[in-house]
Amino acid sequence: MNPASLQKVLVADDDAINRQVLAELLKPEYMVLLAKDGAQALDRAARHQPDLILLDVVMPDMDGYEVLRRLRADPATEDVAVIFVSGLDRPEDEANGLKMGASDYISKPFNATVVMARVALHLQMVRQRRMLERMAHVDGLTALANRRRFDEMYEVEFQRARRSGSPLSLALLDIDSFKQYNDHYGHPAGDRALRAVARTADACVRRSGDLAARYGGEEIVLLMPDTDAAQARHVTDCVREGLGKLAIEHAASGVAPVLTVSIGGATLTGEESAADLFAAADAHLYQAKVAGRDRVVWRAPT
Ligand code: GH3
Ligand code: MG
Ligand code: MG
Repeated sequence: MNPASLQKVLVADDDAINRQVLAELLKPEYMVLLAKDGAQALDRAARHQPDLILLDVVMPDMDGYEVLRRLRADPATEDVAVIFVSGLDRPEDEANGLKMGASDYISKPFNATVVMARVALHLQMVRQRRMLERMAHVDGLTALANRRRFDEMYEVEFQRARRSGSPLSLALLDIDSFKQYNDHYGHPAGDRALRAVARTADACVRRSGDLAARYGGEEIVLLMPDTDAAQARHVTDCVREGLGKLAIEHAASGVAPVLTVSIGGATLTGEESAADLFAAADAHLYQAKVAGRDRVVWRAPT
């Protein structure tokens, strides 16, 4: 397997022999990181983002419970799966560890086969959880980000733009005469056309932090942080040109013989709220529709 795709396991134990035994055991299947005390465990966890931590409970300076508490308090590590590995084997110790948010509790001396089986199980759950998280943010038809993802990212990027004073641009794109397209070519063809528009839009937002999301029906929203109106116009021109090149026939359009889109855009300038900025983009989309469709309207004088 490609090392980049190996899951990462951090072993935190003050005892060198224990670290070594666990490392030897895990190395053939995982990428193993080691920490000899709590401070190092926190540092490595934040820096390397392991998928799972095998955490010794009894360590000098900072015990495993405290390490776990701090992991959960740091947004960078709050979700990491932790298995306590401990010489404390009373039921209360185990119950306490699980109550604190550990995924599992292994008593020392441990059995190698059991450790490996539990590690594999928890890593599988980590993979499944990540997959569900990803799916919860993706639109099933177009594979663009979905509305929920857009709402989250818009909030984050809007606040960031407010703090930093950097420009934030928003473009709302709506397919022209799409009802007629469905009526004329059928709903499955409509779905394919919508996917093609989505791919075209996605290919044009290439900067990190940019997001193309399906806002609803046949509407796509482009969120472009650190992008002023002129730069954003390049992106919307890219979408219109890309779609022009695809030249998807639309004999029932009334706008053009091919599928076209109307786009309304707005760039954060002053004191407007996130809702105001969105409303401005929406108003501009409406203006683009009224003015004949197949065009971009961006901060047109009102
Ligand atoms: P306009 O030029 O004003 O935008 O007209 P329009 O026909 O595109 O707009 P309208 O809002 O009247 O109709 C939108 C259509 O988009 C109707 C709906 O069936 C279609 N649509 C929305 N989502 C999907 C989808 O997921 N797949 C398909 N095939 N069609 C969809
Ligand atoms: Mg439409
Ligand atoms: Mg619409």
